[in-house]
Amino acid sequence: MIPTNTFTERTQHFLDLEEQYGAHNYHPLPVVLDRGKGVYLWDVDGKQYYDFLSGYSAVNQGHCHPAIIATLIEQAQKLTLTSRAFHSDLLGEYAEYITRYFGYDKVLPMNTGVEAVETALKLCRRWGYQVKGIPENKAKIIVCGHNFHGRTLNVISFSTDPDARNNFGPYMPGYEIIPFNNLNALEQALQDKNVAGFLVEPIQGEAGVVVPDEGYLAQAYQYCKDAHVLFMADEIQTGLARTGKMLACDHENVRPDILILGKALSGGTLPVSAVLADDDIMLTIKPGEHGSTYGGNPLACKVAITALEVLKTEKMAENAEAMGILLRKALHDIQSPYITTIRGKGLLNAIVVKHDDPEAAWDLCLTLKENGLLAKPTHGDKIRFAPPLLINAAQVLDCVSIIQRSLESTFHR
Ligand code: IF1
Repeated sequence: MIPTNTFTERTQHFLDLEEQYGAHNYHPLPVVLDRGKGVYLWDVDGKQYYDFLSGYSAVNQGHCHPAIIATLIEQAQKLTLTSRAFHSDLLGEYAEYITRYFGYDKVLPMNTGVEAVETALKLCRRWGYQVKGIPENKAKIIVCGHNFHGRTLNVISFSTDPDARNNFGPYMPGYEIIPFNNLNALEQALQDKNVAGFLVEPIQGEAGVVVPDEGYLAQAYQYCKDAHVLFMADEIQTGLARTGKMLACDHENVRPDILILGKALSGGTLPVSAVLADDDIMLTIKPGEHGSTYGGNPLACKVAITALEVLKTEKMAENAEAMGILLRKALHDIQSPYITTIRGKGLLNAIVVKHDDPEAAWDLCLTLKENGLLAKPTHGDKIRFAPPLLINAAQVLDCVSIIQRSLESTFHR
């Protein structure tokens, strides 16, 4: 049965407050959460849920990971922000840690994901002029259709999603949009000598977890090399063990020229993002030419070190790989006529719901919620299944049985 929209007084109170005083730029599932631990969330009425969104992959390490929270509390009591006008004892330590972790010369720390994307794009243009020798104001960056890289005016300038873009113009020039997972289109676009870079999500998240053909990333990288163009990977969502490797690019042994990270870099505690590159790229930006008040703050640095540490010590990439295989297999075994596609890598997965009712995916998510599992539909008919990476086999199977029951009670009536 599709749940009716009646809530406890307590829940309704919080829904009303947001509705009245918050901008209406989101349409959340009607659940009000006040606690999280590992793979679980609790609502204000005490009901427990599996989290199948993980804060859009910001909570890979699980909610309130004890080591990350301990670091957060400890550092918060000591020093939180110096600004980059002064040094801190942690920026250098963090920079050494993260550059060794991913194998790059340098890191540029920012806060939100889109700021890191902006940073990468600025670096790319700068490199294009200073190193590649592109004539002034002619630099071009290639991006893919159905991309999602954030919400700034520059980044939405090359979005193909009308909701993200319409009536926010005028738009930033200098981008060429080609189809994702299309090597011919890339080869064609790279003919232009003024191309400085290619920006790509290794798996397109917002588009509904679109996994490109095997070999796409490796060949795209090679085409970029041949054209003396920077290959920039937005691993904000796909990185940090989510897809079963530390980076999604690792599946094809591709080392991006510019690597963009965010989300789980703080394990869901505060906005921490980063851009990694080697000296020939990173040193094209000089003092005063880019920055951020909070970027590289000591609290973020210390938390990020621990967040990265636990990914390795708790073997989260390996677990994501194994649990992803189990999840997709168990979903296939349901053989539901209402699921047309099950796709993904590691624990970044989506199903496509098939039903005449355009609200079917939303209704299914409401039933899932009633049955104790939180997931969010995207683009009408797709539902993302992306639990925290420490989920175990028994929990995966429990979740699949919730999904099976929910499919039956939502549609088989
Ligand atoms: C929202 C999507 C996910 C991202 C990639 C940059 C950013 C994101 C590959 C910007 C952010 C988010 C933001 C979130 C919804 C979410 C999302 F469905 F919209 F596409 F995860 F899949 N690059 N993704 O996925 O990072 O500035 O937000 O820190 O509510 O908009 P940010």
